[in-house]
Amino acid sequence: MGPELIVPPTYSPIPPAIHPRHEAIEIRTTAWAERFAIGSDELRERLVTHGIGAFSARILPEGQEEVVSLLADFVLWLFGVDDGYCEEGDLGCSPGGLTAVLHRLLRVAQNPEAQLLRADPLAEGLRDLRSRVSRYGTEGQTARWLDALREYFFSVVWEASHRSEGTVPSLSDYTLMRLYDGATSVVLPILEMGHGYELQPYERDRTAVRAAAEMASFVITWDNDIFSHHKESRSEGYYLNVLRVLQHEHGIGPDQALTTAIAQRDRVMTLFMRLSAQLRHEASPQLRQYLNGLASFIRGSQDWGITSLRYTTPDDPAGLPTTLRETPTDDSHEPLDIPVISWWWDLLPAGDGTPPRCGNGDASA
Ligand code: 3E9
Ligand code: MG
Ligand code: MG
Ligand code: MG
Ligand code: MG
Ligand code: MG
Repeated sequence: MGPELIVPPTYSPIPPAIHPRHEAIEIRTTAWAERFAIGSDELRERLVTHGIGAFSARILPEGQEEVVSLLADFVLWLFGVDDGYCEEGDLGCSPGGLTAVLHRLLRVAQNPEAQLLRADPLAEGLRDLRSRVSRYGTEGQTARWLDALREYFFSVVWEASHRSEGTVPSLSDYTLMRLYDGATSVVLPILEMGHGYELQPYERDRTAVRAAAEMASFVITWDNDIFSHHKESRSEGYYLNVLRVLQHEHGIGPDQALTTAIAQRDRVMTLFMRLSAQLRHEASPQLRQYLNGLASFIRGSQDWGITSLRYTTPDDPAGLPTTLRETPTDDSHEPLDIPVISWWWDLLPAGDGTPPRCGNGDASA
């Protein structure tokens, strides 16, 4: 049986890059997974073949090596939770049971010295991650990381309620859930730590800056849904993915859902580039670094998504592209008709994207 869908090259205006130490980072992450025995033996054997070290090396191509390693170990740990607990385990069908387990893990992250879950591999791995987050981050960044972990956990409980009922959320609800359940927001504080700077709250919490981060999460998770659809749709049991949501919402087939999802991510990608360019005009050096970090996160996820064995699955090959393209399939500046995010487009002046003749254009990225 061939792949159900052939995914065409997707749009990327961001150049590729990878940290030169990616091979060493890969080896260390495999050793870390073994040391803490993350996931079942079977899950761990799979995870260490997925190039998670290289993924992190693409997200932080110029980052401090120790923080790239921290990110890689953390992403592997997140898959220990997301695959091991949510998608492949019984807890994923039990929102209440999952809530209790995740709350205890949060307590471990917040107070590693607390005497709970002392023999639990995911908890011990999390203690190690927390100590490294504190070492490379400030108090404020550590608190951000904990809050983001909480919002990720909250969203996977929502996902578990759909899984337990076998229901498919509306596109707007799915979009809201997906801003968090791809764990993208938990990576954001590590983008700062990787380059040894701290974005100040007055900039980070500006609506437009928060929106830029959400746009990055949207593109990264839509891309993941597009590239992981083959893996997910062939897995046993329930799966939630934007292609499934679009088919359900609009009564369309998989090919049309794929075209629609690509157009949506292209529209948001275009908006992200325009908004980033506008924000740079009055940005601090830290905000400029942060915007670059978001861009690397998007591009790194794209490059990893089309090459990782996690998604290419050579034994049952997915129809993934081997290249990207330079132009969007949909270059409209109109808002997407998704209530939870359509306000993003209000952050920029309407128009055809041609910079005004005098000043305030968004052409100087
Ligand atoms: C992603 O969604 C689940 C996250 C917990 C994976 C950990 C990765 C990151 C924090 C970086 C963001 C990258 C992404 C979204 C790939 P999903 O659909 O369960 O991932 P899957 O790999 O199973 O398709
Ligand atoms: Mg998931
Ligand atoms: Mg998954
Ligand atoms: Mg510190
Ligand atoms: Mg938010
Ligand atoms: Mg996926």
